[in-house]
Amino acid sequence: MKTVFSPLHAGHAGTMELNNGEIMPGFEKPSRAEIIRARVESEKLGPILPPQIHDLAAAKRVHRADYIDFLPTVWPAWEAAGRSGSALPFTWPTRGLRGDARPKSLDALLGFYSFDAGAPFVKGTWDAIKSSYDVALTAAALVKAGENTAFALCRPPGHHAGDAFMGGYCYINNAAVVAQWYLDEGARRVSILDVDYHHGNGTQQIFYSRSDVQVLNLHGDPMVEYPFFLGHADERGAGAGEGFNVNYPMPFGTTWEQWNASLEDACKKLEAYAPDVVVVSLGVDTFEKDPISRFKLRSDDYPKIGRRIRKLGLPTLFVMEGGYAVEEIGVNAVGVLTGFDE
Ligand code: SP5
Ligand code: ZN
Repeated sequence: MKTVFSPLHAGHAGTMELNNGEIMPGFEKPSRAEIIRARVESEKLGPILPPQIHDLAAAKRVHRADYIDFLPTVWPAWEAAGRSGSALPFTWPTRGLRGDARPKSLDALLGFYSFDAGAPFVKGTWDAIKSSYDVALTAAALVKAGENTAFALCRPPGHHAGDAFMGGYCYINNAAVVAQWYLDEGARRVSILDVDYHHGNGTQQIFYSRSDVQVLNLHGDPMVEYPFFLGHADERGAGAGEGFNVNYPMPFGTTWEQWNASLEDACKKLEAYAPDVVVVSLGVDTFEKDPISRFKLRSDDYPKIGRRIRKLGLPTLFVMEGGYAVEEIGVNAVGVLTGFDE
């Protein structure tokens, strides 16, 4: 399997986040991608290719244009205001406030275009976001050109980003971008299988009213786990999208057996949908030692995920999302891929 990777992710570094009431170094850090890349090499998964540069048209097929155009302006505006640290919002247009009137100040815009304070900007953030998008589209094209699979080693991740909002370490929703790109290139149906520990609220929101993208999500129960406000089992899609969104919320402490039962059900629904291509939002924060998560998957479970996805017999693009147990992130992420490739 070919991997697409860009070193530009590394400029998105030194970020800060609010965790348990303290501002601390971000869990979503450059070493994550570097350790996965090193494991791709040591496991001899296949060649590692640089991304081709794309314009932002494909991003604007799933995100609002004003949102995409805002992203590259954040750090320059923050710096021009004489600030340092991480650019972060602190006010949001929640219920009872105006979410329709686009404000003018940078602080207001940061809140207007986010749902949490989990998507910080530093100097290299935009270039990293753009490179992650280029990585996803380049890997998507490999599968379109006839490879049965490819790995988009994206950083930053994407699945929490919605049509006009960032959050949860995510800015551009890479999985949503490539799903739409496949449709635009002639696919009739695309399935997104999101195995990240956290619900992919952005992906769900983007495709919620549509029948041409099936979205299957396995995750921690939002009653008790981030992102808290989406991801319940009764969210099944709306209008023409009714039945094409499927959520598998699971309790803290979920082990392979229970998680695998959800995966099996999701794969059955995916097979019934018969998509032309599968996009896997690949998070490995389901791991027992993940520092911010509460599932109990073990390293030897990850190849089983890859094997099951392979059994679908469909062209499959893996898009990297979360995973914060940095020491084991390479073993676990690449474990899924070698399981697929066996
Ligand atoms: C892509 C992805 O995996 N995003 C995850 C974003 C999670 N942000 C919220 C993290 C809150 C962690 N607090 C956990 C406390 C455990 N002691
Ligand atoms: Zn996650």
